Amino acid sequence: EMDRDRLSLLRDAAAEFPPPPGKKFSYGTAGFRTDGSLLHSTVFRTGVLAALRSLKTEKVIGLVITASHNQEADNGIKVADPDGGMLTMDWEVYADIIANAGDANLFVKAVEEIVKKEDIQFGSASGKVLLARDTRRSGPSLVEAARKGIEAVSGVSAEGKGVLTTPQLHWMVRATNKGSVGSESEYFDTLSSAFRSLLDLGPSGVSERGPLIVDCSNGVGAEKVTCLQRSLEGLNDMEIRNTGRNGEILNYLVGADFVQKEKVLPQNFDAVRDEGKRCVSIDGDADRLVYFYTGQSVTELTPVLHLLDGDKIMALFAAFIADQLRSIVNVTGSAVKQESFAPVIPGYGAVKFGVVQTAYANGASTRYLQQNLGLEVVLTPTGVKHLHEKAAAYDIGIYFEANGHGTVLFRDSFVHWLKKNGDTLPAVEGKLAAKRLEAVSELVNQAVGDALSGILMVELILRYQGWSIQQWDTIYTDLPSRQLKVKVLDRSVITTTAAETRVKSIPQLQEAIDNEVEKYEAGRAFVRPSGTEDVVRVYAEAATQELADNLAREVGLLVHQLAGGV
Ligand code: G16
Repeated sequence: EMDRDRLSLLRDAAAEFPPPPGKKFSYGTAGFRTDGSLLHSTVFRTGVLAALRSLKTEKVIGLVITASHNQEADNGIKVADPDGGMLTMDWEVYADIIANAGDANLFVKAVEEIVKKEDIQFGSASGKVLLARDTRRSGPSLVEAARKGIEAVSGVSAEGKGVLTTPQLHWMVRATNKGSVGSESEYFDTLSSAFRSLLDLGPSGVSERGPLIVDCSNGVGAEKVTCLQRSLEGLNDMEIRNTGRNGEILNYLVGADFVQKEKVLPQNFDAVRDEGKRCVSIDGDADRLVYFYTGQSVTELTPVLHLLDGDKIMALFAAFIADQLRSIVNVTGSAVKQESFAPVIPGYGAVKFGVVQTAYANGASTRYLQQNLGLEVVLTPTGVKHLHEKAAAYDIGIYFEANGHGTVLFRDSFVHWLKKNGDTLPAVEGKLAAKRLEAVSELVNQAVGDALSGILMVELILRYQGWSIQQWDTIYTDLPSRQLKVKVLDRSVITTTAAETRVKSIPQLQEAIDNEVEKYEAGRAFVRPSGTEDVVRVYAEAATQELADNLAREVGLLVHQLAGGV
């Protein structure tokens, strides 16, 4: 329980941050997100919640002030749990309750209830919250609001980490709770030394094919990719564009979300001048990446954009990891279990390996993962928190959203086994494969999707395979698809089911979508309310681009008609 002094301290601090009247906040896909000028009370209160979470778990918690891919005027807050992943979903309800609790008195009452329900102990307990932000203009004042919230809970301190990418902060939380220093330099050292080890463990004489061009979305990624480049000491050449250093606007006509959704080149890239070059776009807080190049198309004379999205990145990762597992299995002479990809390694047992996607995954990618790689594919609703949870159920689990957010998770006991037994495996290929997997577990950010570590993984695998980006692109051909946003009066009128593939709340809408989809060869479409922007998202796939565009437009019109379009 909180005593009188503690409660009045909290009430006084909260009174400084009154919530904007009439505004309802919702935790959403990845935390609160709205216009930055409206967020001070919500950020203060989330600071309090993070402090309570730290006391409850007796571990370090993280907060990042960012609205990632949203427009510059927006801001938001992401919470990292002790393992570095997103805040446990059980606590999202608390976040909603305290963000909407009215005045300081009601807020304190709501906090008291959480304290009681979670049996949070004060007294000698102490907690810590790491705090960072992206480059948005509203960031510094929101960081101060968060700090005041954290420190309004007695016994808890805030540690400012300055400007970081979201995945860096998540990584630091995970590292700190594992007993490591968890500093930014440790982050870059870990990534670059894992990359160096993997190059040493790879086939000799393979070098990169020309520099990688990085679109930094005019955001925090620009500074951090520069740091990464420095720590790589020339091991991988990168040319950095869209740094925002001359006042260019964050996420405006640039970045991973723009390139993946609109399928057009970002600013400062030229279809002809950059033709054939290997390019990557990251997003506003550098937790997503998508690769692309421009080249001739069969039907058009001018070069067109070829997108290698999160699905194709996952396919590259999955094939590489499956190869390493197969090498270990081959040298130990054991069998790959057939019902799902679970090679049996003597002394460890079946290594469960699976991948996780959402409904946005291109149908061709799912087929490739299942049929070409023989993997188990699980579908979840949108949001890293959902995918991460499923991937964590495997010894090696990979998750990716088509928009470029994803990572690889290794079960601790499996990495431990590799470290202990890798060297005792018969034959050099077995030993090498074990060492490679161990290094991959360091190279990837196991807390959350990370554009920086994702880039290093892609670059490395391309070098192992001796592939150009064009060769990688041919592993499968995407079904043509189209995404649209529809503005409606209240997007919460749409609720969905079956991993967001079907509308539940408006049966006529789902029926109309079904009727429309039926008219298209290889047609597939779904709609869902965004959890980060005030829009309804529409996704459509069909046999040709023209058909996919038509289907998306028709479904968009249905949403407009039947769900209160504005
Ligand atoms: C966040 C989430 C992602 C999600 C994206 C879009 O990304 O972390 O998992 O795919 O929002 O969500 P929605 O379709 O609900 O708007 P980010 O990069 O914006 O933090």
